[in-house]
This record gives sequence, structure tokens and C-alpha cells, in this order.
Amino acid sequence: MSFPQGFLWGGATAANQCEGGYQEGGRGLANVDVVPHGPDRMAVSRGDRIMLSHEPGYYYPACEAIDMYHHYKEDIALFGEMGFKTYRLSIAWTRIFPNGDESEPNEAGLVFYEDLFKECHKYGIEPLVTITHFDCPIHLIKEYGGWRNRKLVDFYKNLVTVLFTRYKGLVHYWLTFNEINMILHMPFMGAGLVFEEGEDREKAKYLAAHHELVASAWATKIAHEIDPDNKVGCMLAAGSVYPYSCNPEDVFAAQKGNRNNYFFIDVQSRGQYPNYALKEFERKGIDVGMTDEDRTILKENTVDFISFSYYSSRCTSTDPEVLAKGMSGNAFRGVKNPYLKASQWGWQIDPLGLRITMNELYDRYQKPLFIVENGLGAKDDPDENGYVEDDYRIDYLRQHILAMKAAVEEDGVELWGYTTWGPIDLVSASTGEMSKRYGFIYVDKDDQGHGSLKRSRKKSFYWYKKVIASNGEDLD
Ligand code: BGP
Repeated sequence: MSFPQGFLWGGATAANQCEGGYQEGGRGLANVDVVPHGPDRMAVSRGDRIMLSHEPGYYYPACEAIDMYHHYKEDIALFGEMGFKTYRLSIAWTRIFPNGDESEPNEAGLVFYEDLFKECHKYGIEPLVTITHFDCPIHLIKEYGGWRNRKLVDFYKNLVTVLFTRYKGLVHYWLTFNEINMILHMPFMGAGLVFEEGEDREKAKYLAAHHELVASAWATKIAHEIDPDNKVGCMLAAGSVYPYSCNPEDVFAAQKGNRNNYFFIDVQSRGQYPNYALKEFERKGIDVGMTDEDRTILKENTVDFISFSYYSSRCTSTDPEVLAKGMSGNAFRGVKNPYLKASQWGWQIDPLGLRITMNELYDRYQKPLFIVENGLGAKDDPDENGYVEDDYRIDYLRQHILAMKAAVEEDGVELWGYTTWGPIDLVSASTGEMSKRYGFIYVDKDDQGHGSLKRSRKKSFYWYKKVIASNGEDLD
């Protein structure tokens, strides 16, 4: 048997991409509520186009999303039917603290998640909770400038103390920040940052990153103090950077690309800033305001496990001709790898890259890994009952599960679990579309927000059920 007994199979979602109900139960407005669908989405996500409230003429897909706020019992029952052992979801900060800086939490928000966790346990599903998944109260952005302000560390400490206390016994697995390295690429989504003309963006991003790293270490400390059974993980948008050629210049560029990402996990897992980052900050005049207390907190509270998302490897080059070709794809822009095929959205498909990434992470940190996102965003064509023959999705997942199996079986990587991204169709983070579907469960809703929200099982639903029932042995 390649996967240990108790291996955590499941699926992963984020509040802003599925919950909706953005004004219900006393919830406050968050950054994610004001990121529109359409051509301005990336500029807003990056903090280039400042949009801190709803503007006329835009559609904001997070406001209703797939309305899981009202459908969660039905959705969790479907996850239960597939045999999920875990369900990764995120907390909307503004349900618990509508403005973010209150001293008392909002009871209605706490009750919502309490009921949801209890619903999971009915089916033997262990919740895996992301505390912050692209989520920051608008009030904290307007009043304090988002994570560039150290005060957010204190607000986050209040939030996590409330969560760990209230959900003690109901939740044992926590992730502090989703894809923490995304702060460099989508700083408004990742850290509530908007930029003024002429501002040194790199400095602002690393200052915000430092505050998130310190907040993450505090959360780890508080989680362990409140319940020694709590396991806390970091979360990286992973995918090794390959050199385009064996030219040492390309190899060195790839190493730098990897360090840009691993920097965050180096701090969260090893407890200190790596020398390469200290040197770079010195050269660039970046001062993150490290205090003695920060140093101690980081050192003494490293994570219990390393979680990550994996969609693709990346590739880099120093050759201007190769660079000029560019590539489409996600927030991590790189060059096109000629050996790989790509999804309908231009994300390259590289199952062996998952094994390579797992090995790199395990070699570097020697801590258990948890794959908390992996999947294929694709267009589906449902029949009149909402059934989709999604062999392309099954094939993508099968190839990746085989690669992960090889990493466990043949390389000896310690892996706690695997949650596919978007087990139920939800709003795409990068495009705001519904038509970029990842689910085993089809949701009737289109890119403009029309549809009955009806849920139906796809072919992959029955396939994944079999995969889980056989603990990853039956992949046919
Ligand atoms: C990751 C995010 C998710 C998710 C996923 C797929 O970066 O953590 O929130 O959305 O990517 O990306 P997309 O929705 O853009 O297809």
C-alpha cells in the first residue's frame, strides 16, 4: 500500500470563491468582494487599479459566488458521498470581525462556521482550515493600509485566538495564509495592498510579507498553546522553476526564481530569514523593521507541516529571444516549456513536475507535506441533467496522483494528504469566471452570474469516490 492508512483525501475551496452571502449574518466588506470580473480584474488584484467599493458597470462574482452560505449542507453531503476524509475551506475574516479591528467577534459568523464544521464531522470529514485565503477586511485597508501596517499582526492575533478557542476539538489542521508568496504577484488579493504613484512597491510588499510571516508564527504559537493537538501549516503556491537551457545563466535564473518562492517557507519552516534574502534586502535598501521579539517568535514557532498548491512547473530563461516569446498562464509569468501541453487557459500540464516539486520541498525542509490544491480548470459541456463526461479532468488528476504516489512510494516523501482544488465548481481567482471549472460537482451558473445554482454530479465524481475508497489504488 503506497498511501498510509488515514491519508487525508478531499477537496479544497476558499470562502470568497464559493460562499457568497457577502452581506449576511453581519459580515463586513472585504477586498475580495470588490475584485470585479472582466478586464480590470488583474489590475485590481495587483493593487494597480484602486477599487475599494462596488462601482457601477462592474460585476463582482464573490458577492454571491455559488452561494455555499445557503447550500453548505447539500454540498458537504455530496463531499461525504464521495468519501472525503478532509475538506479544506477558508474563514471569511469579515464574518468574524466585520471591520477587522473590533475587540469582540461577531457571534453570527462564529455560529456559521461552527455549524459547518459539525456538518463535516457528521460524515467523518476533518476540516482543514485556511485562516486567510486572499481575504482582508476593507476597513483595514482604508484605515491602516493593509498588511504594510504592523497593527494587522495584532488584529490577526485576535482573530486566531478567537478561532482556536471557539473551534477547539472541531478543527485540528490550520493553514495561516493561502499561497503566501502570491503577495509578490497579487498584492491586493494577498495582503490588501494598493499603491500610490511612485511608491516603492517591492519595499511595501516585503514589509507586508514580514508582517504576515510574524503573524503566522504567532498563530502557530497560539494554536499550540490552546490545543497541543493543533497542527499548523504554511501554504506555498509551488511549482519548481526550471531553467530553459543548461546555460549556467539560465540555471542561476531558475535558482533565483525558486528562492523568490522558497523565501517564505524558509522563514516559516526554519524560523529565520535566509542569508540570500538578507543580502538582497541590504542591496535594495529594504528594511522590514525586524524586532528582537519578531526574531524570537519566528525562531520558536516554525510550522508543523508544509502545504502547497501545485498546478504546473515554471520555466525561465535569460535569452532575450526566448523571453520575447513569453507565455500566457497564471500570475507567475514565465517562458513556455516546449515539452509540455497546456490547459485551455494556457497553464502548462506537468505531472512529473509535481514529483520534482515534492522532492525539492521535502529535501529542503524535511517536514511532512500536504498537497492542498491541484486540478484542471476546463470548460464543461453538461447534458440536460447537468452530467458532464469530464475524462480530461480525470486524466489530469490521475496523472498527478500517479506522480505523487511515486514520490511517496519510490522517493519516500512523507505526505499527509491531497485535496483537489474546487471539488465543486466555483469562481476562478485569476479570472473571476465560472466557466473555468475544476469540480466533480457541476454548478449551474455562468460568467455573468446567471443560473439556477443547481448542483449535479459529473463523471469525475464517481471516479474520485473510487479513488478514495481504494486509498489511491484504483485510478482507472
Ligand atoms: C490558486 C488559489 C485558488 C484557486 C487556484 C486556481 O492560486 O489559491 O484560490 O483559485 O489557484 O486558480 P484559478 O481559480 O485562477 O483557476
